[in-house]
Amino acid sequence: MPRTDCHNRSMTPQMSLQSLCELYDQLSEDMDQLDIVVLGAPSVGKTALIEQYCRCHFVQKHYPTTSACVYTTAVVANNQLFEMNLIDIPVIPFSPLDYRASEAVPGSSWEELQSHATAIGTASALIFIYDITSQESFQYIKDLREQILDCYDAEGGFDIPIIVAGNKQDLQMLSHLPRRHISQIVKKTWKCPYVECSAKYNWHVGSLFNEALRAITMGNSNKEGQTRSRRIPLRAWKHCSCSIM
Ligand SMILES: Nc1nc2c(ncn2[C@@H]2O[C@H](COP(=O)(O)OP(=O)(O)OP(=O)(O)O)[C@@H](O)[C@H]2O)c(=O)[nH]1
Ligand SMILES: [Mg+2]
Repeated sequence: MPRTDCHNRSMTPQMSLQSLCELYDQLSEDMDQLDIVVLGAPSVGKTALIEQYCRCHFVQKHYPTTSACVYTTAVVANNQLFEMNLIDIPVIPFSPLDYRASEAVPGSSWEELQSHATAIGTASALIFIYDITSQESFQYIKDLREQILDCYDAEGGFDIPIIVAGNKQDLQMLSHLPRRHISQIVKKTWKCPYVECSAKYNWHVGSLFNEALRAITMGNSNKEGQTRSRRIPLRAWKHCSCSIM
């Protein structure tokens, strides 16, 4: 079938890739940036959830995350394009309950902890993951939340949205946790959205990140003209980091 010049020009793979990259560059200059930090105890599936959402594949083997990794994707909300950075940071070994963290991230340096603290303090939203088969993993996010809120209380409060997710829903037959009660606590007492999901089967993974996006955009529209990024003073967390060492 004869092809026009126009077709020839626009359809070569190199050209289309290049023009897509140029288009993305142009768009990303105007895009608002959302930084979402994913937190939780070791092995709850933080990396698996991000990989599933961004790359549509499930990582079967557990490779403990030893340094921060940022996954970038573009999303649309309220007819606006956003650059969404999902930040996968190594487990913060702040809690005595987190016995496995010291194995996963031996000797985390002060600088590393400090940079994780900065990521948390400047995030657009935080996603707390627990494993629905592990009581300790829920205790971990409970302690983490309390510690973060304690740190920021003195600084006028913490208003970065937190979304809580119970991962490994495919293993619910093995779960002995009172999940209905947990979801009530999270929604009514913590006033946070709650999602159960499975990175393995891609169940509700999209809903989880959509909840985060919704929480951020709702918060931003309530605070006209303010973006969530970089609103929280670092010194609040510096103070907090001292107490976790
Ligand atoms: N059955 C099941 N296994 C899962 C699911 N999500 C993750 N896993 C498994 O759980 C293990 C840990 O997953 P990771 O994503 O590496 O966990 P992580 O929270 O990033 O772990 P750290 O980086 O060490 O903190 C891996 O073997 C995954 O295959 C899930 O939804 N269902
Ligand atoms: Mg990981």
